[in-house]
Amino acid sequence: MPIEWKNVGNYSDILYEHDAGGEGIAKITINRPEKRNAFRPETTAQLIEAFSLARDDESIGVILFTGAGDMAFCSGGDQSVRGEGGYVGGDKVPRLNVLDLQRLIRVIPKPVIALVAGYAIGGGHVLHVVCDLTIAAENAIFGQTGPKVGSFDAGYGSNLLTRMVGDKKAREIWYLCRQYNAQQALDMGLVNTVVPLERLEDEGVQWAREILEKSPMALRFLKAAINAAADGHAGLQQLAGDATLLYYLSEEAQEGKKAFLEKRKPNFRRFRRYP
Ligand code: S0N
Repeated sequence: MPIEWKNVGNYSDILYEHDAGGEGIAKITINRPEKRNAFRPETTAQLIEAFSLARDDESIGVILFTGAGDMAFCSGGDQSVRGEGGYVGGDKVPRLNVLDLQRLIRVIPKPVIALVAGYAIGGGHVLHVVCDLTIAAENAIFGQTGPKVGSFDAGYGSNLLTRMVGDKKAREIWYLCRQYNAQQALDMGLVNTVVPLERLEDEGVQWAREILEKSPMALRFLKAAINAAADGHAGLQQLAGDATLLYYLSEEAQEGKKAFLEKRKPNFRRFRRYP
């Protein structure tokens, strides 16, 4: 089934679209192909806004994250606006706010699928690493450049990567700054599948449609649970928050609120104590 997109935002550096048929798929695209989709502060701010909107929109169940054109998913921080203390935007303030974006992608309780054509390099590589799933086109190229260009990501960019590809391989990727093709990425567990370039979006949509048939609450807990082991207290907070949400939805939790508002003692005795 072909898919049509409708624009639901007006941004300079990104596109934010929903599927026109209302199936529940959002697509967020870094739209700076002339810079191989490198991000500047305006780009990350707009990505954070679009991902936040997709998170809050109950009609959306899966988010596709991609780059405009065939040449790159994202080439990392825009080196032409890199100042002394981070990337400098129109307000002249140096920022490293891609880290906020990374965290947001981790906590959004919906699957985020990276669709990678061309380069996923540097901070752009980290952006696909933090996504739930990655579908690579046959022309995809992966790698880190930090030690070559005077930067590094000692957070998700190295630690989550290590969980995916193993300790020795992660060190190789960071220490040597080599580039890896799509098949090599698949072999090392960095991506979920590789498809011909012309099938990239269709494959992403198919995966999204399969996911949309599944229980949203189950998916929410699975994402939080898989993240929790890697994310420390922040991961536990998300998982625990999800448990609180589930509890709030129960009659047992409602009884506590109702009793308070009705100025009576709560009757929790009628609720089961499961073994
Ligand atoms: C992507 C590469 C390999 C593509 O090579 P190709 O196809 O030969 O194209 P080029 O001719 O090189 O590029 C085409 C045009 O695009 C511009 N361009 C490409 N990448 C960037 C970029 N990252 N910044 C600015 N411009 C870019 C080229 O300049 C060219 O333009 P013209 O035609 O006008 O010359 C190749 O381009 C490449 O290697 N790019 C650089 C990759 C890179 O090193 N990226 C930066 C890595 N570092 C980070 O991402 C920072 C990490 C980070 O963000 C972070 C991490 C942890 C904590 C905080 C932070 C933080 O800083 O926020």
